[in-house]
Amino acid sequence: MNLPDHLSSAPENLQKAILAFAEAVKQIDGKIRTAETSEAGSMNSFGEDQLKLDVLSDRICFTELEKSGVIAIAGSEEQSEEKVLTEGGEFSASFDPLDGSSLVDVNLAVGTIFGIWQGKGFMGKTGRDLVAAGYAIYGPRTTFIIAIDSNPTEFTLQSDGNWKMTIEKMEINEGKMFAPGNLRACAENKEYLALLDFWSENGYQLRYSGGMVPDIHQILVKGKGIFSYPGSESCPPKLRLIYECAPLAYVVEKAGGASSNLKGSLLDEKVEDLNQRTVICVGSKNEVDRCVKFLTV
Ligand code: P6P
Repeated sequence: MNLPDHLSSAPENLQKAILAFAEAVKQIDGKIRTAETSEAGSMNSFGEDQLKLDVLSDRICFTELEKSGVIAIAGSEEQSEEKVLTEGGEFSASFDPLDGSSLVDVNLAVGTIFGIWQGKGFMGKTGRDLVAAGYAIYGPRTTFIIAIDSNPTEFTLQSDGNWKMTIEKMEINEGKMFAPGNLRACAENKEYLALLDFWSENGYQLRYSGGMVPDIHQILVKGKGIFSYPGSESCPPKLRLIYECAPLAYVVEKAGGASSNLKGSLLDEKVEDLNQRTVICVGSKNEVDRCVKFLTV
């Protein structure tokens, strides 16, 4: 089965929104494999240097979302302000067009993350207002993962440009695999150091690439594990709620896993600022519970 057939039972406008991201991913895929990886000479709203690929990927996403005709507001990690696309559009879309772009020059897998929200804008909403979310990974294969109020499904880009279903129903159970982000926080966050010791002393398999999307995708494909990115006073959490964490938490929870910002599910964290950053722990339910237990003593 291909992507349009898989989506055929979804509401028409939602199909258009998802297919807009799928088209953008195809174009980004082509650019990543050929374009240069140099800096664009500009910065994003977080003060991070942008690569030409960041700017290019961002522009491709906005173009395809505008063409869909169903997106009222679009917000990108690469932009300081949200953009009005289609007056009266049914949804709003948040995205990180090229997460982990600094890994492209070392030829490691990177990704695009997206969330599709009911209604106009993001402020005051929570991840419970997401109607669909997904991501793409640009690695040895280019894959597109989508969850629409049910288990995520994986599609793999074929040489003819079609998306072929490669995992019909992604599920997360339990297992000993960990992807510990922001380990420099352990210098001050002794609870995180204790959790790291627990994982190391109890036979957990380390799987961390520095790319959030492939690191979380591995947990979804292997059906087990934990991705964590807590913080400390001098190394605060840096991952963004609406562009990265809420969409990925949605996908993980729809696969039967769990998410936490150490106060509760990430899907219950209210959007109070477009550039809001948050602690994220996602993966197997028991592993997320363990994170919360260790990190909130
Ligand atoms: P650090 C990539 O830049 C990213 O946004 C995520 O994909 C990844 O999990 C994290 O940052 C890595 O952060 O602090 O290890 O470089």
